[in-house]
Formats: sequence, structure tokens, C-alpha cells
Amino acid sequence: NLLIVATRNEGKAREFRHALEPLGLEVRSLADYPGLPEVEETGSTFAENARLKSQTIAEALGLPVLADDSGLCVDALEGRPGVYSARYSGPGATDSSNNAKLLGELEKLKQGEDTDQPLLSPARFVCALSLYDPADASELTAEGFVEGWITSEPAGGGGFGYDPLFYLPEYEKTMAELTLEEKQAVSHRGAALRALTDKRAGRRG
Ligand code: ITT
Repeated sequence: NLLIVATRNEGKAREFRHALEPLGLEVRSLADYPGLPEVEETGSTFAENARLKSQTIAEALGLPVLADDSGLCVDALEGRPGVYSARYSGPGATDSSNNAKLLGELEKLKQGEDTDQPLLSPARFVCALSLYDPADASELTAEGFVEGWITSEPAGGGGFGYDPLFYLPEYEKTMAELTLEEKQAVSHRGAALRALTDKRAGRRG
């Protein structure tokens, strides 16, 4: 039972494997399918970009494909970086350059305030999933999110992306300090996957 996930992000692929292999699915990512087209993420919403990725890759392979479009929305930055999360710090962006850019933007807003408070702004991670089947051009979608705070004190070596800066008050930890298991239980991706699995079971009746 094969499931292809249209991602080149190894952190995402690891989380999908962890969540789906216990359900008896063998997860493959785009690392297993070299030479497929680069999908330009031209949508203005996470859901549109997820659909662009799932449909393009599913049509290229002639197989059902799952795609994930996700990102971080920061209140103090009016929702940025949002759908631009992966390329926030410009061409050649990496997780660490994006994290540096985010802290830089938030520090700018703090100018003049003499506070050592590490929690800079409320924020949420959002994940849109799209499962596209080219056989009947059908799409199954789901979204999930998690609320937290951006901290000026990065911590943890787990996860990927903005996880070291995303503080969860109820755990008193950042997302990067959680195990894969714990992250799946609270994360935007875990919530979206549970919603998608429920919908799929419902559709099968
Ligand atoms: P694919 O399109 O190949 O899946 P990508 O990394 O470009 O990979 P997105 O366009 O969806 O994926 O961008 C997601 C951005 O949001 C990227 O900067 C991630 O680091 C960040 N992000 C998404 N989920 C995250 C998570 O669980 N923890 C930390 N950062 C996350």
C-alpha cells in the first residue's frame, strides 16, 4: 500500500512516515522520484498551493498523490510570513536564515521597549493537505493548525523549519523540543492528517 507525498522537505517526509507507516502505508517522497517538475507555488492560500502540488505530481505520475502546504502566521507581523514561509529570507533561504529573518523582523517592532520578555508574539502554524486522484480528478482536502508564541530564545534539536522558535505554553517547550510522537499529537500537520483520515474513512462509508 503505497502513498506518494509530493514534498522535497525531509522534515515533512519524516513526519508523514511516522504517522502513516503504523497504518500500513509505505510513504514515498519526491526524493524517490527524481526528475519530476518543480511546482511553482503561485497560489494565495495554503489550500491552493497544496492542490497545485498534489495535482501536478499526480498527473505526472498517473497515481494518487498527497501534498502538504504549510507555514507560520505571526500576529505581530499581520500574518506574515504565511504562504511565503519557505522563502521568507529570499532566494536560497534555509531554515536558519528564515529563523534569523523572523527574529530580526520582530526585534525591529520592539525597538524602544525595554523588556526582556522572550515571548515576542502569538503565532500559528497552518497545514493544508490535498490528496489528488488523477483517475477521476477528485481532491480530498483538510486543514489543521496549532497556536503558540514566537520566542527570542530558540531551543531544541528536533523537528525542522521554525520549530525552535515556536513556543507552546502548555508544554513549556518549543516544538523542536518535542518527540516526533508529541509533535504529531499537537501539530498543525498531525491535526490535518487526522481530519483527512476521518474524511477518507467517511467517504469509503
Ligand atoms: P515542499 O513544498 O516540497 O513540501 P517546502 O519546505 O517548500 O517543501 P512549503 O512550501 O509548504 O514546503 O513551506 C513550508 C514552510 O513552513 C517552510 O519554511 C517550513 O520550514 C515551515 N514549516 C511548515 N511546517 C512546519 C513545521 O511543522 N515546523 C516548522 N516549520 C514548518
